[in-house]
Amino acid sequence: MRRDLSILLSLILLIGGCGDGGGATLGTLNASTGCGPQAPSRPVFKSSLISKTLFNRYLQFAQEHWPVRGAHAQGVSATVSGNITYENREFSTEGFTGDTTWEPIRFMQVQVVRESDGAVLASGATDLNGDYSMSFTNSGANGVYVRVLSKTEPSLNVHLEVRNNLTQNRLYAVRSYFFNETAVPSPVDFGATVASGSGGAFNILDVLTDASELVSDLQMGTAPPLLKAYWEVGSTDGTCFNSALDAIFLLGKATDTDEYDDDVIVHEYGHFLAEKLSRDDSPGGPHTINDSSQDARLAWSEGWGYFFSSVINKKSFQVDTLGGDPPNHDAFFFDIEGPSFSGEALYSTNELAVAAVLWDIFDDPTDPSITGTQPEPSFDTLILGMSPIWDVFTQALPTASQAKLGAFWEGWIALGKPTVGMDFIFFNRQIEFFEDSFESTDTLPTARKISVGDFEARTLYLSNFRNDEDIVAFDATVNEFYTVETLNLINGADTAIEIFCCDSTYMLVGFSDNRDGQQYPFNCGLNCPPNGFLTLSSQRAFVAVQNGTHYVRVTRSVSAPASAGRFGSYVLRITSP
Ligand SMILES: [Ca+2]
Ligand SMILES: [Ca+2]
Ligand SMILES: [Ca+2]
Ligand SMILES: [Ca+2]
Ligand SMILES: [Zn+2]
Repeated sequence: MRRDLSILLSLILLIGGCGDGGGATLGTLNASTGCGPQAPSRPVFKSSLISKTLFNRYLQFAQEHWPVRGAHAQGVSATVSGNITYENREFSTEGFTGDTTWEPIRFMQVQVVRESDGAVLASGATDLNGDYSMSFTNSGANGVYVRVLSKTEPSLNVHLEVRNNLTQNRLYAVRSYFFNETAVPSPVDFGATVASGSGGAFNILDVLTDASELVSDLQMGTAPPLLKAYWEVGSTDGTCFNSALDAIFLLGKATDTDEYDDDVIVHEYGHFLAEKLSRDDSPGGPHTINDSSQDARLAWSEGWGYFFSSVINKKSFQVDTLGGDPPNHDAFFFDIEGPSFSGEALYSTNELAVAAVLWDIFDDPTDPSITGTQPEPSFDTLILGMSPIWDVFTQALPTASQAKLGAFWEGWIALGKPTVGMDFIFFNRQIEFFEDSFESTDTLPTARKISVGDFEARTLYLSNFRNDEDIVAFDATVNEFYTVETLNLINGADTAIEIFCCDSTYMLVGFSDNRDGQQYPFNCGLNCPPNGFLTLSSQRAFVAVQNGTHYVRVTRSVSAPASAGRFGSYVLRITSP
């Protein structure tokens, strides 16, 4: 739908906040990310008024075209109705297409305002089609207009607002032309254009409305709490969710503007929902989609964000537009079906692998409303939809010790969700939530013997979620040199090994947690070690003091940092030169 707005006057104003806090000086924030977790939680609020310059410019225009004739003694009652829209920028996987469409501004506050003194004569909201109708009485000077604010009406079941920045904390408002209450035009339609700088604010609200409505549906009508988004043209204040402020921030810079990036907007809202309705332990910080050694908490948090965004936007890929309209357009694009970077998007410690797994559990390849660029692979037989995933997200993860993919799986089992077909989906991303084939021999007296020089792949995982111990035996010769080690740690494994001698005396003769001797605090924050193949692996070299059977016990380290996985896989090797 494209509308000719040349006959309408729509004027963008930023209006002051309502004194409910949230302001802060930008100087306290990290300039590159804009909203690190250190941001102040209760900053000082500075109120502001409608821009005087804009107001005066408009007043001058109004007086030239619709002379004000003076006040009515008794007041004049009238009804005004119409439709309010915003201009949406279309994008593809290549960036902005240059096309725009007009979309309804849904569920936002609408007011009838007296021109002479700014008095609000009536308040209401647009409906799902962007329509509004309000009765009002003007007892003051002639002349009113209608305006829509970038804020939902409190009585509705959607709670959202967009403001310009933390310092000014202003809502956006778009207003109609000026008219006289004695001759109300019908309809009074107006809209928020891209060029005015206000269209983007209403696009943010539009995609967040979709997300909020789905959450309400999943929660039997209970809407998520109020979310504030901060965005303005030119903002370089990062794109992120700030848990201290309960707010999302979106970039407005020319080289990467995010107010029309529906995927990015919903991703950030996904972080808000994790914080409010689930659990989020991510330390934040920079991250890349092809890093398979991520902090398991970050991988979960970001993977959830991409997945939730794809669900809301009904497509199995994610786009972040860069640049402007063609020919200066560009985009960052990746698939979560497939997924992109398939050889690197592996393990529970990769955000794209987490997104891919959740998507495959959810997706229905025959659903015509979902767009994708990748075929459905044969290993994916599940079409479980959002409901079981949401249950685990909101009912199991809040009580988990840490929100990670492993905890999601544990919650999935605890809530009795269906397990058939899950293993193939996990295994496609080399996520190994299964017992290895040797668990039955994992006791000291009966440990299975392996030959020196052998290596074997094991998982630190028991299907009852108890702590796994992997135990093997080997024959050692007195005065010979041996090395016992774990290698190729994946899925967030953090091994510790103990070596016992000899035969049935079980004397501890060696121990190793991390091969480099490093220890990491549980709450390692942004200084957590990467979940690389060797970082948290174990290695112990020793000389046998007597002939006989030696035993190696491998467990998950009791001093694993929070960044490690709930489970994990590794390769055990015993060598002697
Ligand atoms: Ca962008
Ligand atoms: Ca799929
Ligand atoms: Ca095992
Ligand atoms: Ca270790
Ligand atoms: Zn994120």
